[in-house]
Amino acid sequence: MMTKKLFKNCFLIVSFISLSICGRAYGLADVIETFNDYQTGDLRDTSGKGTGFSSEADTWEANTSHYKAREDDLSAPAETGYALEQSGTAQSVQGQSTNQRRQSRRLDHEELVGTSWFSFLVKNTKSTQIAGIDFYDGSYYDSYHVDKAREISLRGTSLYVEGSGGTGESGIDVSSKTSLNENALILGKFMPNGLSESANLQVWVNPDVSNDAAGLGTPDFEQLSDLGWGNMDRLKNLGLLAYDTEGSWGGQIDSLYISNETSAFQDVTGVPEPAALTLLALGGLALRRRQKLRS
Ligand SMILES: [Ca+2]
Ligand SMILES: [Ca+2]
Repeated sequence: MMTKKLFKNCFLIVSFISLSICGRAYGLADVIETFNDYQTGDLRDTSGKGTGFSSEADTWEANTSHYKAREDDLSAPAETGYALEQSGTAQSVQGQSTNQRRQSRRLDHEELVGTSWFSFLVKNTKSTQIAGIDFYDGSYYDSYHVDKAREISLRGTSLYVEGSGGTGESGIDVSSKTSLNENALILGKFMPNGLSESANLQVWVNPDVSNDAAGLGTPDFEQLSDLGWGNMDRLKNLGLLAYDTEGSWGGQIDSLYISNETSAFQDVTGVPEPAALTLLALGGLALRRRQKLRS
């Protein structure tokens, strides 16, 4: 018969393995950008100065676009259940609109082939402010122009997705889910379907992520036929887009995660997979029941 101590040890071992599975997946997104270690102020031409923006392949390009690192973090609305936490000096980025430019980062090394999940936090304070990302498909060196190709952004309180199969210029009104001056979580699932077929996309604004991907509910934007992004087998050339159509600083962006791992949903939300949680819960219940029986 298993002693109480042995049972307890078994539970601890199972818990450890479960947590290890969660722990290994946690934070292993291919792209993790909290902007917390960057030098503050305007990052225009900051190549070689500070971290994050430089001429290195795995960093933002540090081109002539005006992007500044601000001294504050964005956080997701509590009701989303989003559980990724930022560490280090609180910072986010904000772009200037004058030339409607972007900051780009190549994704050569990440090899984001196949389905990818992504998430980012944004905040607009005016209806004319825009904050989001894009996936440029052309040359790295041309990439500082906002050509709005493959853009996914919050424009004021509207969700915008570029492409002939996108939302259209006016976007989708998501003012029932977010407001100006409030942080918003944008979550997306990109499905490229190989080089010979068109890309598909689902996007949610402030979804409840606590019940895994299956519990997200209806996407705010969904295009499961032709998105108009061309035939893609992966995401590449990630861009930061933040501008104001009236001509001052655009919206804020923070906590940008992208992953194509099997744990991608967890990687971009911080929410452990239900299987691991169930294992932990069952172990805990069994232990409690056993203790109760013995008491
Ligand atoms: Ca941050
Ligand atoms: Ca990967």
